[in-house]
Amino acid sequence: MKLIGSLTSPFVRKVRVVLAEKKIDYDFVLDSPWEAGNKVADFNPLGKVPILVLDDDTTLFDSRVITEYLDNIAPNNRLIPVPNRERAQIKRWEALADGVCDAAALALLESRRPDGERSPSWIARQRDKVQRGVKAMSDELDDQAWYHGTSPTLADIAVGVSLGYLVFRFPDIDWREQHPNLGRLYDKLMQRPSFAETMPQG
Ligand SMILES: N[C@@H](CCC(=O)N[C@@H](CS)C(=O)NCC(=O)O)C(=O)O
Repeated sequence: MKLIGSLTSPFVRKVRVVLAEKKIDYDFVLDSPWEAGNKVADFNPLGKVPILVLDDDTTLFDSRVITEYLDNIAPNNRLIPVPNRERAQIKRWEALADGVCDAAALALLESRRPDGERSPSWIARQRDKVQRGVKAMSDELDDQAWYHGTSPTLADIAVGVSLGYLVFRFPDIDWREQHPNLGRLYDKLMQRPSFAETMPQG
């Protein structure tokens, strides 16, 4: 299978971490919807990455569809528990972490618009979502080592990736100082090759 995406996208990184944790082989095809001449919309009408192209050329998006698909094709190292209630809780944490990335990306894009077109109130609105989302991630982790059970699940991966995106794009947001438990989670995740080798760059 083939993963299409960029080195900067947190959603692509989340999928790469899952592929590494599940030890699934794939080809990584670099493309970005922000690059002139990109081919992203040929695979996803929404023009967004990540996209997973299966061996029969079926395309899968978005990242939450892909992570669930990947967890189900390989039985090793389950990242989403099977019982419905637990599964929903893990996917809720994934949605929360993805939502932090969505809001952060919107704030970043808005901040890059030319003077006169930029909306400070829109940026503030998105940054509030980031702050509230990070606080919820911290409150819900509390003093546990992982969000669920005794080993990392998709919840920890998604939260770790969202924090990594803040490290990359918003160094002024001091989530580590405000939420030491998230700092501990992040440091533990960064000891894993799946995380350390996929830090966003560009
Ligand atoms: N909900 C989607 C979000 C994907 C997304 O927003 N990707 C960004 C890159 S970080 C993108 O491709 N943006 C291009 C655009 O919005 O035109 C997912 O989880 O895959």
